[in-house]
Amino acid sequence: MQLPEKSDFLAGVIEGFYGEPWTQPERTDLFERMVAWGLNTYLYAPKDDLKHRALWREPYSSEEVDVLGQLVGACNGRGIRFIYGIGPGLDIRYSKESELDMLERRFEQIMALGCQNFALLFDDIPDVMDVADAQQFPSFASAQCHVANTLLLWARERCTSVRFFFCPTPYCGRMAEAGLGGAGYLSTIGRDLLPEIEVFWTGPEIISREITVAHIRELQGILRRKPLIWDNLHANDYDGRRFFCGPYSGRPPELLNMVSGFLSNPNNEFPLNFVPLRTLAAFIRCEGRWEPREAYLAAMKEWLPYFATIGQPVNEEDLILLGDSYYLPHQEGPEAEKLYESASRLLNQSPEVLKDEFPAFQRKSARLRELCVRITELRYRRLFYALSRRTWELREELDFLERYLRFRTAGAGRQEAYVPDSHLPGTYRGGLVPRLQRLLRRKSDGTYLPEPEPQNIALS
Ligand code: GDL
Repeated sequence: MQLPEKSDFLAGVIEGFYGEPWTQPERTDLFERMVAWGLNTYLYAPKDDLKHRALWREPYSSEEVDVLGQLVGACNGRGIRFIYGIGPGLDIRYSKESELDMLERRFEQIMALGCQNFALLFDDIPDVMDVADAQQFPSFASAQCHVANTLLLWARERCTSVRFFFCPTPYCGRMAEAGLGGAGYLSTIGRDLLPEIEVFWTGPEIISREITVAHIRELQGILRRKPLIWDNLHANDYDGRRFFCGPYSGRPPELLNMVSGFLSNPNNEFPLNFVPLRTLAAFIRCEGRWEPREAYLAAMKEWLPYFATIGQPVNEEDLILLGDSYYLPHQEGPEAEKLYESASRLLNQSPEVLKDEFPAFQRKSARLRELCVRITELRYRRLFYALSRRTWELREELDFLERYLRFRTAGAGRQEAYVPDSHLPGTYRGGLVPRLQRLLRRKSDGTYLPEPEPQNIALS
């Protein structure tokens, strides 16, 4: 399946998160889906693959070459553009010839496998140069341009159709505003980076709720080219409690003409990416009108067969309730939001009102809780394993809340301490992370304040 109009528009997936990389069977599965859905690009850039960043100078072993060769072959065979990414920025010496040689050796290994697309990724690195680099280059940006331009020219001598990609150190609006990479970093990239090198950008934020036309128009002017969107909307590597299976959203279709592509860097857990990638693929093809919720509901119907169980089936309504509970980073889905709002309202009610209103909440909560139990029976075990830690926690919290509200329904006041009977003291909601979290209280406007009185917060 070809993308409409321009076949060089990039639409696809970045394996670019922190954490355990996907397995080869998962990647093959991904490529199959991409072809079926019309996504045409895969960027190999797993942050925690040692040779991608920390050991970028070391050549691949023959086993590793085999694995990468399978990936390149699998993509080439399906008409998917395979981009090989490397992140040398943790410790590269920009002025040293030998460092460029190392990168060339690595690219040679990959080129020999049939890959023609290379990405130099300078995200999440120290933005200071050592003395020798600072003497040779007027700025950090010009040092990076030197490396990228030299490599492109080198690669082009070996393969005329090579395509090059670059991730700047400030790769979102907030970082650029904060001056990451030094004054004028992006303007230098715009001016000095060879115009055929594509530049990644994540939007106004690392995780951008919205990417507007005005934002991209301004950026285009600075970069002097169309940016390539590295989209972290569905990434979950920064918060282990969450995953995101809401629709691709917050990007107006007008952007399709203003960027050179959209690549999604999604959830770590491969099986959880069905809806994110399905809706991205639909977005790429939308003609002027994009309704995220509609796209989500359509994608949920397609995802449902993966939820076959050995017992009681999961139906569409159940799946939507689950998906709404893990929707998007800045937004719950409507069903989950309703559940939250009714719980939060009930906590402030008198026992009389609670008696009337608790049953409706309890029914919905129990439905979600029971669903969390039912998915333990999924036939697709990788999907269950991907869900299990989060759904276990969700089930426990719903149960806890229901028990507490029952206690209040029986006449207890808001100030009355609740002694739970469901968890052994010290075994639930405890540990260092929540203790640290409780030291700084988050206010409703998203800012933080220390706890009113410094106190030693107990372990449990
Ligand atoms: C980042 C990293 C990315 C990570 C994501 C979400 C870019 C360019 N780099 O900063 O590897 O998965 O945030 O945590 O986005």
